[in-house]
Amino acid sequence: MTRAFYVTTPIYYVNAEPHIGQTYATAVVDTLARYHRLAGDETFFLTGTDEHGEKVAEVAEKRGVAPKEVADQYAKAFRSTWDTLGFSYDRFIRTTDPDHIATVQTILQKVYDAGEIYFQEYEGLYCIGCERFLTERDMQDGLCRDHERAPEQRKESNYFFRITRHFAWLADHIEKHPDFIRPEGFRNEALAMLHDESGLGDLCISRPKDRLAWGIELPFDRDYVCYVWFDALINYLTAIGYPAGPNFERLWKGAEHVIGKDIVKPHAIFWPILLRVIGVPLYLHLNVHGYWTVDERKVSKSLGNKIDPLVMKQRYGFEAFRYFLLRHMVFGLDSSFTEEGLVARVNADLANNLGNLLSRTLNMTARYAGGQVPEPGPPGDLEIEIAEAAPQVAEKVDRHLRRCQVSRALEAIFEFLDAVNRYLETRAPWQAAKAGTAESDRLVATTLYTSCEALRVTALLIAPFLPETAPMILERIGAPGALETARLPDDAARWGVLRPGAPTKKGEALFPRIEPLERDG
Ligand code: ME8
Repeated sequence: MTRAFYVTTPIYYVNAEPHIGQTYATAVVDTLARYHRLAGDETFFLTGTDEHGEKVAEVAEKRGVAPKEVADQYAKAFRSTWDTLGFSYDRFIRTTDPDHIATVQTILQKVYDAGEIYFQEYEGLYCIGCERFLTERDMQDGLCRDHERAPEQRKESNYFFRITRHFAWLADHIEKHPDFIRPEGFRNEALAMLHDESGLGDLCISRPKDRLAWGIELPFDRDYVCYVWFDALINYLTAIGYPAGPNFERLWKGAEHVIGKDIVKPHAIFWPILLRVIGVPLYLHLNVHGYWTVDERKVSKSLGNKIDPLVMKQRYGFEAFRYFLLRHMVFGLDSSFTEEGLVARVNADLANNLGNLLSRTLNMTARYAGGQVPEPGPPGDLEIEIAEAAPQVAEKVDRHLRRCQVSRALEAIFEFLDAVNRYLETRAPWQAAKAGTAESDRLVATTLYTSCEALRVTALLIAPFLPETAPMILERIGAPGALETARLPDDAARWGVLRPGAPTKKGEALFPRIEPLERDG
């Protein structure tokens, strides 16, 4: 039976160009979506932009233009950047899309009719960066901890969503489903929020229009617009046709979100409560990643301090940049980005480990086997070891990716490649070929077949991470188009698929060695 896999990135604020953190999240989701497509799951990959709220209104006011103009500019920048980087999203949603506005209003009315919204005067310290009133623990030295800016004292009458009454069942759900929020540290963080009596109150979900007009109007009070977070979360439902669209129920059964660690609270607390109140089952998983830090002292002026994904693509190629992001950051932990780190990693893994294995194998296949996948002889112990490692690495990649552990999946693939490189060194077909006996010829043929077949397994497994490189490898080892019909993990777990006699092709290095960066101080 086909399973549904519905995966989302956060929707990005339209107040600046895409940065490394957003590129990382989208690359992770792209990788998961590509894997699940290859696994035969009905896959839907959603990304987009979060366009309402004060942050955008503030930028517009500074520039003296309408908020929609600012939103259009940055939504276009995000979309065109994602297109340039080749992300395979199925929908790019904008919270100004008419279907989204209609869905938000339907849901607001539903929650209101259910008696879960009340009206009250409220006074407190408000941070525009967070788009909410702060509690004491959100502040340090009079400033918002996250945004390092002074909050404003505000007094307003607003609508509130009764979330506190839902904490008990939500905590119970999180306790009973250990992988609902993952990795574990963020699950504990969510539980702590729910158990801390003085922490979270009910959620203010409105803004008076006389203060902020840039938002979705409340259907039950035209003097107010909806709080940007309440509007934003609903994008995950709008995008697949909630409530009555033909694909909604099927896709929603496979829903999971990928977010950064600063937006756990809305996704782990507000969102499940809203889903329950409107009668929609909870999502399956909330996958939370850490932060990229860029140590400015280590990035020289001439290279620029801003990690712009388009500049990285131009400088290193997007597959190399993408590989570094996915491999270097352990999903859930923080990582620091340096170009030296990127260069070292790309040279070691892609140029050496993968690239050299491919070029050596292809060169020897050209030289000793007439440029065709050779017919292997009976496998020895070393061949059996490699053949048995294939189903193991396929299983590991499947398991890690289903838990959103992208770096672990890559680690497993590169351990397999290490083993294949060691195997090739041990067999040393370039030595064996010198003997020129029937037996040594058979050994060379068996070794090269094993090496080509290991590259086939690698190319299939690496396709979700390196979508441009994988088909090139397959084409060169005599299996062009293999990805079009492949099923993962099964086709990578199978051994002996390459057809002897299939033509192989030498070619340019996949990842030419990058020269270490020259520093200018
Ligand atoms: O939060 N490293 O949008 P956003 C890694 N519109 N991730 C980072 C990062 C960094 N240095 N800096 C930011 C929003 N992020 C809302 C989301 S979803 C219904 C609404 C991540 O554009 C951050 O954690 O400010 C978040 O997941 C994402 O970038 C988008 O941030």
